[in-house]
Amino acid sequence: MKTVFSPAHARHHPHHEISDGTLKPAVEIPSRAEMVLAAIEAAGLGEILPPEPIDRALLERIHDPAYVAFLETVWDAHRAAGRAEDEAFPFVWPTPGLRPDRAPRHLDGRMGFYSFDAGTPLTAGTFEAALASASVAVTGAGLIAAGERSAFALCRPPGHHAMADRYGGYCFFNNAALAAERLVADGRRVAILDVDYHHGNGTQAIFYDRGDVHVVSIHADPDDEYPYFLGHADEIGEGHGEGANLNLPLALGADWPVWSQALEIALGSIERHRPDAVVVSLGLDPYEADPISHFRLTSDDFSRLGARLGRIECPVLFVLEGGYAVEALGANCAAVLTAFEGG
Ligand code: OKP
Ligand code: ZN
Repeated sequence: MKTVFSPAHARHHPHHEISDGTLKPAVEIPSRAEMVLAAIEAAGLGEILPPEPIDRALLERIHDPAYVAFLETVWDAHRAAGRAEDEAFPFVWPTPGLRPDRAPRHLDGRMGFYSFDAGTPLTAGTFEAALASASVAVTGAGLIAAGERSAFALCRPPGHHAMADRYGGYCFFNNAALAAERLVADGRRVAILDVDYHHGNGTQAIFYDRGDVHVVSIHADPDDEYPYFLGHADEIGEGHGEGANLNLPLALGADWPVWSQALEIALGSIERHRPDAVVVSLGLDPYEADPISHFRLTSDDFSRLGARLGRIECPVLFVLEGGYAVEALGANCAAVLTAFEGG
């Protein structure tokens, strides 16, 4: 299996995040991608390719051009405002009852307008890193379009929380959505299987009224876990997308017997939609030792997951999402991908 990777991910290097009610050390850090790359190389998974530059028109079919322009220019605005800090947090949002239709001029108003949480700092190279990450995903989709049976997009920062016009949950561009859109442009019916511990609220929102991309997610119950405000089982899609969104929320503490039952339901649903390509939003944070998550998958379970995904009948693109147990992250990711190839 070929891997697509860009070292430009390291230009996004937050030091802190706001979570658990306070300012904490950041967990979505450059060493994550380095650990995954090292494990992929050690496992001899296959060739490692750089991304091709992303087509701006494709980027702007998924993301609002004004949002893209905001991310592209926000750090200049940060500097122009005389801010010397090396990261920036939003703190005020146009929640219901306020005006969500006007992007203010002020930097703090704009950061709030284009985000949905305070857990996701911007840094000097965030735009370049996020654009590279999106390029990695779309290049991976291009490999599938060119006839590969599988590919791995080693994306960082992650993407599945990113909305059409808002960042959050460590995500800026929705890498999996962009990859899916690239495959739709190839004339394919696409399914996205999101196995990250957290609900992929951005992916769901982007495709909620579309029938050409079936979105299935296994995640911690949003009653108890981030992103809290989306990811319930009764969210089934709307309009053309009615019936094309499936959420499988699980109680905290889910282990392989529980989790793999949800996986079978997810794969059954995907099979019924008869996709020509599957994009797996591959979060490794269901891992038992993940520092911010509460599922109980073991490293062996990630091999079981990979072997099971290896039985999917159409091509599969893996897109890296979360996973914060940095020491085990590479091994767990390689376990999925090598078992996929072996099975
Ligand atoms: C991104 B991805 C938990 C704080 C949660 C945000 C988590 C974003 C996860 N106490 N902060 O889906 O792995
Ligand atoms: Zn996650």
